Amino acid sequence: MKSIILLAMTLVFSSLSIADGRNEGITCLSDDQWVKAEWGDRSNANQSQWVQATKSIPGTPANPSFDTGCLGRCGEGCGSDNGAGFYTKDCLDHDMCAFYDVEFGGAFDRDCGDEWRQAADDFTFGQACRLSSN
Ligand SMILES: [Ca+2]
Ligand SMILES: [Ca+2]
Repeated sequence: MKSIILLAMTLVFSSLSIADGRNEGITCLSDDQWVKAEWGDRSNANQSQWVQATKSIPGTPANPSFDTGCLGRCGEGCGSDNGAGFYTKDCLDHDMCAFYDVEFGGAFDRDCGDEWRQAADDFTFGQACRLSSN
């Protein structure tokens, strides 16, 4: 019985993530690289946008406290190390999701929680994707 519940939960969680940008493992980005960001919003509609990693996100974020610098860096904005850090695809997808998100809720955010969780491995194990500050 336990295994059936576990299987059902796995199916529910995996189907929830289908409409969203997927977890792309830990995919490193390079300086100024053009990338098609992919994420799902609150209604789970697929969104995508071509953006340039390590740059600032053009335009005005939905939440004025959102730091638009250093796009694709795992962690908030350019951080205390002034732009150095891990730059990955899943962190970039989360940055773009958060850009359009009025409220931030980390792993449990209604809009960007799944993107946050997909970027957690990048944040933790992404040492190979480290770029120096520009
Ligand atoms: Ca990932
Ligand atoms: Ca989402």
